[in-house]
Amino acid sequence: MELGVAVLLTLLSVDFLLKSGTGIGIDAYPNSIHSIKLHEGQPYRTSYHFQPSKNWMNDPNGPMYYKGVYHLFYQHNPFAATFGDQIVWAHSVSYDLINWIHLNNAIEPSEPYDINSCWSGSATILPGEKPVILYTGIDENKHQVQNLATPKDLSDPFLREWIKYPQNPVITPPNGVEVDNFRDPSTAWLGKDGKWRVIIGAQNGDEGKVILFQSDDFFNWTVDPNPFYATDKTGVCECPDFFPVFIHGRNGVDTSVQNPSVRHVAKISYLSRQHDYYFVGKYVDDQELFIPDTNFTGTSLDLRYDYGKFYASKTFFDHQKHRRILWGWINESDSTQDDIDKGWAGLQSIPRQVWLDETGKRLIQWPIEDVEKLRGEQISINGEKLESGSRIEVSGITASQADIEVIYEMPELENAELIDSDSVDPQLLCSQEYASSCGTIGPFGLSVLASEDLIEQTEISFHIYKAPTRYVGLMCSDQSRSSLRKDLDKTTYGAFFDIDPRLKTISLRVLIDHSIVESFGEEGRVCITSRVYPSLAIGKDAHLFVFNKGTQSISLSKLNAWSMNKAQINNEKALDCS
Ligand code: DQQ
Repeated sequence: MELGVAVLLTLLSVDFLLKSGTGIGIDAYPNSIHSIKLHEGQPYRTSYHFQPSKNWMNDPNGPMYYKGVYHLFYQHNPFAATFGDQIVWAHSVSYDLINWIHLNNAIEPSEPYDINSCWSGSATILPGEKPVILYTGIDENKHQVQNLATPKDLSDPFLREWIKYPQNPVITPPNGVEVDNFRDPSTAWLGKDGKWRVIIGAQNGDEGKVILFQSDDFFNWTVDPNPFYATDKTGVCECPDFFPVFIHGRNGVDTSVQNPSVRHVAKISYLSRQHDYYFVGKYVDDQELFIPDTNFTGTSLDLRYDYGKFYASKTFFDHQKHRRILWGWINESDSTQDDIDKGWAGLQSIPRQVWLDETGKRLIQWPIEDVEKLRGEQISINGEKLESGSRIEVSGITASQADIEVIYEMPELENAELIDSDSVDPQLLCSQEYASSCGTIGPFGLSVLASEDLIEQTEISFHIYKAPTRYVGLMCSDQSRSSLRKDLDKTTYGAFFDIDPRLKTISLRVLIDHSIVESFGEEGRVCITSRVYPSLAIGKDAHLFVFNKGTQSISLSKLNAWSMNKAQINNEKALDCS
């Protein structure tokens, strides 16, 4: 086997030398967005991911479904493509979560309690179909306080105008919480005692906390003296989310449901790590306690929604389609100057349906079915053998704007390489040349947003290993060669997941949209989102390949790839309808 690996390594190096021997020195390639002359306009603007027409966007706020309409509010700087000190709640509405109509800002800084910005928060639908928003205001002293807003006209399904409660703020920082680290109220839930509960992220020194408040009427809130959740050495817990999931089945459930058919999920965005971690556990409602099945370890064993770029996320219950939907903010990986030049920064992920997997240990995430209506031309490949070292181009679709579903059939796992997956950092492993370029079963996967000569490509791959007591898959999203531009964050991402050896197949779904690659491994058990900014593989010059670099052959049991049509997102036409 060692000889095989060595031969493969040699072949790959020769291959690399041949490919890079174009006579064009790397320095001749563009170093910033200014230098991309080949493609006019906006090569990195997306076609079916949510983004405002211009300027800065970060967290999704207050998503909800109301009178037949989906609402997405979001953190937005209306004045620049960078974050600022006058952040508003911008507002768009949709009938399908895919095409969006831009509306006026719902909440803007105007009062002493939010004059320095209106930061993140959530919507709750009170009995009688009455939505309310709780959001964080940065007040005149730069303290973080929680404010309430209600719709002016409940008969307007677009909920265009919001009225701030005159007695705001309704919650101020309690003892033991830093006044400038107390933010992001969650969607509230109703306890069996008829009281509302909400959780708010906080910090005290090095300790990250989530604080619980209770209310009879949604206006007057009292603090629970014990933190709902706390972690050492994490700093502030941002954007906490707390919701029930059915133990069996994919359906979502209303945030207030507490019964033996559900478990609970707590999600925390740790600012210091810029990642969203989630914990499955038990909600002991009469003690106001959440007991996670596993504690935060600060290692790669912790569960994350996404092992790439994905932050400040939030879920809501879509009672129309009985599903829980997750939105996450996808930041840029280029420079602030690039954002200013582009005139915009920030995307939202494709909304993902979430449910508990059959082991009860982790969540499954899958792009909402509604995105499939954007699928256009289709290419299928069935039963193709991928010999060791092979690469096949998938042509006939728009590779820069695509949806790809692949099922690989694996060989006997007996021969998989050994690994102690509990003590190896998967992200580090994915960034190491030997793991990404050779192995026994894998790496195999897709090269996306690739130039024809493969000088530019982003590789999403699987590599199967034998761990001491089980088989594991390593999923990598390798951006290291995604662009000839140098001024980019090209961090390679990776995660381990358990493989059921009885299944014999492994699946990959990838959504590509010009500068974003959202990958869903093993039917949504592990997700990695990457931002990439090719300088050659743009528009029609982007290519798509399937490859196998492992010494063992893999069978491409089924590949379906579709060109994706453009969604209507906040564009001029939609503006006219608002
Ligand atoms: N973004 C908001 C805060 C939140 C942070 C400010 C998370 O409320 O904590 O735009 O990205």
